Amino acid sequence: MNSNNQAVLILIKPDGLKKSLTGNILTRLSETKLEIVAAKMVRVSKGLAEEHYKHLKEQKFFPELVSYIRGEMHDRKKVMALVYHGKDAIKKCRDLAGATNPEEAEATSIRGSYGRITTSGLYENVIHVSSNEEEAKREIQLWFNPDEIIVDMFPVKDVIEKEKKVKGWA
Ligand code: IDP
Ligand code: MG
Repeated sequence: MNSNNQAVLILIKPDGLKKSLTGNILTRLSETKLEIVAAKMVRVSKGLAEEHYKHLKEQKFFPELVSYIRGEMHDRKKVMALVYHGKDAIKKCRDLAGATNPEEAEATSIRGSYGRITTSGLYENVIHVSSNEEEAKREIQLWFNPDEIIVDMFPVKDVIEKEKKVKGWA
């Protein structure tokens, strides 16, 4: 990767999907002129959710956070996962997203515009954005396989897969 070229994981969380904000959020992110290098819809397993948020394991809101990202509170059991790539990608996307607490986020930011705090105190803030390069690498490698990303951003190795059953078109 170029010195200040960065990759960042973006998740449109289940509340963002339920509020039909996908187009709106992608339009806002397009202001950054960054390149989308991967995108998919994901059904989030408990294991993936817990691994993604493992830095918050000790927080009392952790079980609710896992349930939130899995869509159990919004009847939308999926998230949209994307990787944006380009100059200063992390800061550009974090700035557009706004502060973690939607009530503290700038009113014009994505979280300030569309987030809320639930009665139990969880921040439903519509979008996830990796917060530094180390976290971005960990998260992108957690959510995507190398062949799902259209540019080479991290070292890869050849892996021999054991015979595995996958779905094919009937
Ligand atoms: P970030 O999403 O801005 O990077 P993190 O500290 O990584 O913030 O927290 C992950 C997610 O956990 C937040 O986006 C939010 O949904 C939730 N969260 C974080 N801190 C709190 C809190 O103090 N109260 C309630 N929810 C929180
Ligand atoms: Mg974070």
